[in-house]
Amino acid sequence: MKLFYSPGACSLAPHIVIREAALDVALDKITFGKERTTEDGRDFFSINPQGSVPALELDDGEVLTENAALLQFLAAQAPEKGLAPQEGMSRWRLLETLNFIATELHKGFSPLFHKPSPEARAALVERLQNRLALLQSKLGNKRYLLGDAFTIADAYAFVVLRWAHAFQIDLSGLPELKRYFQRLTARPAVQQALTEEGLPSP
Ligand SMILES: N[C@@H](CCC(=O)N[C@@H](CS)C(=O)NCC(=O)O)C(=O)O
Repeated sequence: MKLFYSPGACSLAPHIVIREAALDVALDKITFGKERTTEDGRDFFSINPQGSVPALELDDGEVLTENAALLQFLAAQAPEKGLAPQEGMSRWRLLETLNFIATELHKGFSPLFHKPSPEARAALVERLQNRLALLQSKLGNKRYLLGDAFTIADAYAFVVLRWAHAFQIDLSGLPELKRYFQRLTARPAVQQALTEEGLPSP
C-alpha cells in the first residue's frame, strides 16, 4: 500500500495511524502546483482526480480517498490495536466524531490556507473557536476523544489542533483541549510522523 500525502496536510492523520498500527505502507509526497506529481513520477490527478490528499493506493491498484473512510480502512488492517472501536455506542460516537472533525473543523480551517481578508479571517476564527470549544466538550474529562484509548479520531483531531497552533488561534480559554493537544504531541507515533514529514514538533 502507498499513502499519498503533503507535509502537514490532513494526510498527516492517516500517516499517524500507519505508525500507531505499525502498518507496512509506503509514503509518497505530492508536489502541489499547477501540476501535481508523485514522487514515483506519476500525474497525481490520474490517481485521485480530485487532486487532494490523502489518497491510499492498495496493492491491487484500487485507490481509496476521503480521510474519514481511509482512516477506518487503515484501522481495520490492525483490529487488535483497537484504533476504531466497533462495539456498542462507541462505534457510533467514533463516526460522529470523525464527521464532526471533517466537516466542522477540517473544512472550517481550509479557507485560512488561502489568505482571507482580515474581516473574513476574524469571522472564520470566531466560528472555529466555537467548534474547538465543542471539541473540548466532547473530550470532557476523558484522556482521548472516545475514552482511555487513542483512536483514529484523535489522529485526525491532532491535525486540526496543529493547524490551530500554526494559525495562532487563541486556545487560552480551552485548557483541557491544550492539555489534550500536548498529550497527542507526546505520542511516539505522532513524533515519528512529524519527523518523517519534515515538520517541527509544535
Ligand atoms: N474530502 C477530502 C478533502 C481532503 C482535503 O481537503 N485535502 C487537502 C489537504 S488538507 C488538499 O489536498 N487540498 C488541495 C486541493 O484540494 O486542491 C477528505 O476529507 O479527505
